[in-house]
Amino acid sequence: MGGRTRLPGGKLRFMERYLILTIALIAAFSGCEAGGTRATVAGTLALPPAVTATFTYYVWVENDTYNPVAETSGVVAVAANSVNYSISDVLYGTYYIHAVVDYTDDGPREHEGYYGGVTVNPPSAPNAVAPSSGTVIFDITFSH
Ligand SMILES: [Ca+2]
Repeated sequence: MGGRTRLPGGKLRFMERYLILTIALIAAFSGCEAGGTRATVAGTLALPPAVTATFTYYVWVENDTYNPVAETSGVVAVAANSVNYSISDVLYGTYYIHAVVDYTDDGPREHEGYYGGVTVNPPSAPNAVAPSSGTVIFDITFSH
């Protein structure tokens, strides 16, 4: 009597659990197949003349309102007219890539530019697509 009513209920619960587990596994596996959601954004900053002084560079991955979502910076103490940058763990999306070079790190920026921009101005809309995995290259040549 009590066993009769319990048995179908027990089977149903088992099936429900199995179904939930199956759905959870499919969801997890699909997530793995998509390859994650983050990539490395890298590239070269090209300066007009060879710079002989120590300089500091900054690169920002910016959203559509120009707010940084990821960044890197570094100091270069040798004569150089280019520097490589790399920013890991950037969430999939479309961004601006904004870079500046400051020869003396005194505030005023000697060079500034955006990937795909004109002089110091950004492009009209975010133009740098970070994929869900791997590395994507955005080079910036300073014209200012
Ligand atoms: Ca400066």
